Amino acid sequence: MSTRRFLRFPDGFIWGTATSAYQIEGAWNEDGKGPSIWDTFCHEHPEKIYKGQNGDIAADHYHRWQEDVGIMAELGLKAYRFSISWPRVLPEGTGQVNPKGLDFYDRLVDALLERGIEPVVTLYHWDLPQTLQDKGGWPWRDIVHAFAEYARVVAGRLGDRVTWWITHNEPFVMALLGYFFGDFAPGIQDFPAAIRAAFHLLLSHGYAIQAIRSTTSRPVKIGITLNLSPVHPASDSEADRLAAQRMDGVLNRMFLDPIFFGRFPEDMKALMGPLVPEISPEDAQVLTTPMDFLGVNYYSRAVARHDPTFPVMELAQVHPEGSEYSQMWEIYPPGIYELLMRVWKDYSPQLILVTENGIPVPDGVDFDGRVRDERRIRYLRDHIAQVHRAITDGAPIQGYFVWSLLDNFEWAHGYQMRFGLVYVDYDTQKRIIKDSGRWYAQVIRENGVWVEG
Ligand code: IFM
Repeated sequence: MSTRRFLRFPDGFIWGTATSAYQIEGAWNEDGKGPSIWDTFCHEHPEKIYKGQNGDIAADHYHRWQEDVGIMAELGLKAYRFSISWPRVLPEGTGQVNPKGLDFYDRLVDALLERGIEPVVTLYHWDLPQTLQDKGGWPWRDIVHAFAEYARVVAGRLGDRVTWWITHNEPFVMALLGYFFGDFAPGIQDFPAAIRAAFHLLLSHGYAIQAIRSTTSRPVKIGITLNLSPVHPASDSEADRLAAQRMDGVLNRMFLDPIFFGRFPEDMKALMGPLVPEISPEDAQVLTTPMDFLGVNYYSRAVARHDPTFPVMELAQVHPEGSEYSQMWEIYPPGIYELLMRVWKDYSPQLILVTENGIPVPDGVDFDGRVRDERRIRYLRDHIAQVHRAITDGAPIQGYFVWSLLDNFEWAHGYQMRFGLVYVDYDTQKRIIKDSGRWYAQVIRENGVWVEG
């Protein structure tokens, strides 16, 4: 006989969803917005994106934001994490502010607050103003000051109402996929540049915290969001164990150590030699500017196999037989528990928010207009249960955000991947709340999940 248990979350737990500007807004050249590196990348390199698609229109959120806020209210969201498009606010990256760009986010914040939904603002989710890429992009040191200026401008306008701020989303992806693999904008393939980009992203995070704090007078909570994964060796062999350690270094510790300890990991310095930037005492202070929370994005674990053809970074990911997979990754719910406990024990962040978790499923609309996305419900339930386990074991987790509110532009995968709790028909821009959206609304109402057994 199967029994059901209810896992109740602490009072005040923040249930939210997340999106990012380029993935949903569209309106790529409206109301004074400048081009971003993603506009350029998609337009100039359609061969790098599924079916040559782009974010020119995306989910048309720039025009449909009121309807979208209505949907959020219907779901009962406690919080909504979205990103600001830097070139919408500062079309040249620095200098002249575009008032219409700021107005858009201003109205959005007001509408959210009117519905009792807490805005969680991400300053940077990969859409760098093209003008700044033309000056050198993230590998160029002075960009850190441009980012601080941008943070000041946004905080100057929204800081009287926004409590939660995230400086960067997934600097690993920006640095490595953008400047080393070249699969993402700006499409550069230069490993030393990628490492410099990573360093400057983290440094600019510290400067941005200082900029926000000096601009806002009310109490704010500022953090950064990292994409992290536990890394498991593919076998018991010593070679695979060491490979997993190296992959953990590149994926996790290269981003965690600088902001918590003001240094790059010793084993990474030994591995990459002079490619790893020297951190001066002044830079170490900026990097470790105190923050209020760590944002963790979790989708899957990584499994590493030693491969001598990768001399610097261990990239030989394997996909274990017998596991369950989504369109993009292995489904591995215990990984989020392992990760949250590890981050808490090794780095002691004051607070943790799970700022993204979700699954791409090839959803379709059934005969009666419903989207029955059972697999997404199962994925979310199993991961939320593991988050509950981490809270029970003491980890200071205060919120959980589903990626994503809406189906949207999944970067190089285009519109092929659907992550939303809300289905978007891209021909008509009609929105349909999926079964997972209705299920999540119940989780929020009850402040917990039902699990079997
Ligand atoms: O869509 C992305 C998002 O932009 C950043 N985190 C991972 C998501 C799914 O791939």
